[in-house]
Amino acid sequence: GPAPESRTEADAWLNAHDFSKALFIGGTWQAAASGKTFTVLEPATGETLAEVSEAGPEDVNAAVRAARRALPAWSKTSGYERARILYAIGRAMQRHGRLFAVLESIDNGKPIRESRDIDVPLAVRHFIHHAGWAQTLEKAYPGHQPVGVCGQIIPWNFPLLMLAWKIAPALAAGCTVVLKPAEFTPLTSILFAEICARAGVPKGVVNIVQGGGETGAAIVEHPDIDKIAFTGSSEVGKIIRRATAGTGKKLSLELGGKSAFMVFEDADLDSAVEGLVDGIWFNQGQVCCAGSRLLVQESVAERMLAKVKARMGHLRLGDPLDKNTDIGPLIAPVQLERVKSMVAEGARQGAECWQPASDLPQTGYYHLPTLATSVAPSNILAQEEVFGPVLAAMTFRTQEEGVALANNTRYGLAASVWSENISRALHVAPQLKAGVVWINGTNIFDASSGFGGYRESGFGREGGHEGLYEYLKRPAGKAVYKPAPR
Ligand code: TXE
Repeated sequence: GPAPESRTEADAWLNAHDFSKALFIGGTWQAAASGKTFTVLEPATGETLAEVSEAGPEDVNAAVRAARRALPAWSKTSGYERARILYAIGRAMQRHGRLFAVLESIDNGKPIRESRDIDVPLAVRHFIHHAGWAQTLEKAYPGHQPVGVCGQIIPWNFPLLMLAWKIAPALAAGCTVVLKPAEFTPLTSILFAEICARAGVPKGVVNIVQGGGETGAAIVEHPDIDKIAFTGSSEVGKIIRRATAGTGKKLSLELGGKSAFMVFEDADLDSAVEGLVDGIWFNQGQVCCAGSRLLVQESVAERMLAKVKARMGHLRLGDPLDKNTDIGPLIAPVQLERVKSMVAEGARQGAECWQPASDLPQTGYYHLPTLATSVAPSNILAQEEVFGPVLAAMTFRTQEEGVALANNTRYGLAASVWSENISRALHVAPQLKAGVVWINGTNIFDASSGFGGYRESGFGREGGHEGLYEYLKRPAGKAVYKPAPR
């Protein structure tokens, strides 16, 4: 195959940095007050990438103070000026797109095709889209105020994109932020902070602190934060909901999922198989809205599963920087162990687990794509989010049975329906308890449409006018929420 994407530029960037001063607070680079650091590993090799400063409560406090100090001026900055800065960020990200993509693939393990064609362009679009909102805010939401200082905590599966989903609407609305990336993937947030400084973001408007759960908890518990936005596991989401209950903090949560991928007997099976590759093997299945439950109508189940297996045999595992790679390593040993033990438990509970015959790379946290069949509705693989390349297949006879099976989960993030009978698809879609339903497609994202869940997948939306509204306060005396004209 072609040579892997060159990592010369990324290596030079890594070598030029002292990550023991990686806290971006009030526009300056700082070490942790405690002097502590944590180690970041490269998922494809297991080698150390960086020793990064770990923010403690004192550093979080300094970041919140910086954000508070910057708020009055930033919230009064004209929409035009905020838009100019958001455009400048978007353009600078585009200019450094290749470096962002390579760093993201090195840090996270995702195939370069994905970081290059999906993560980076979607992140750029989020800033460009919200530049538009900054300019029209006054007309769309007259008299509205920014919520204030926002604490934002994001996961490792889409480090740059989740950063964009958090920071772009906050800045458009006139808020200031303290953002914490996941401890596995700090790199692109550091490059992003450098770009902010050059794009003219005033000091203290964007603060980025590094660290894990303890740093996150210090943000959640800080008394001078007005809103918390969190994307991550349902477990931590519950902790945060409890910790913010009884405080004045506004909260939005984007949590786990167990999304249904429904294939009816009148579906185009070949398209459905391709959709499924994207649905469950994109980013190694480490996607909150992954179509991890294949629900297929009994009459076509055998044909569909044969096609799925054949396609799985062609998925290429390997170096994330190789443009031919479909499946990279999982994020970390802890996730690999978690996925393996869930597959073993699923098998113990009666599922048949199948993997294509394929060699694993010599190093790295790789897991083969896995298909589980004979999965009972109560099986762990049907109920729990695996967050790995593991698909649980189940069958249904009638449409009603299919809908009931799809809704048999405590989650409610996404679903996808495959049928060439569009009336059937449109009839089924609203019966699915999911924040997003795709028809004859999957993983379709746009900065202008709200994404988010129901039930234990969380609440609040990101993207579009709904997402923007999470960062606004309506003026006193106006009692109704009036969505902006679209
Ligand atoms: O997530 P965590 P983990 C799911 C997925 C995965 C599992 C575990 O099923 O297998 O979670 O992953 C920060 N207060 N998802 O443990 O811990 C943490 O530092 C405040 C689904 O990595 O939820 C990171 O920045 N913050 C998911 C962020 O929370 C805390 C994405 C997410 O990490 C904290 C990731 C605390 N007490 C995992 N503890 C999705 N829905 O996209 C941790 N954090």
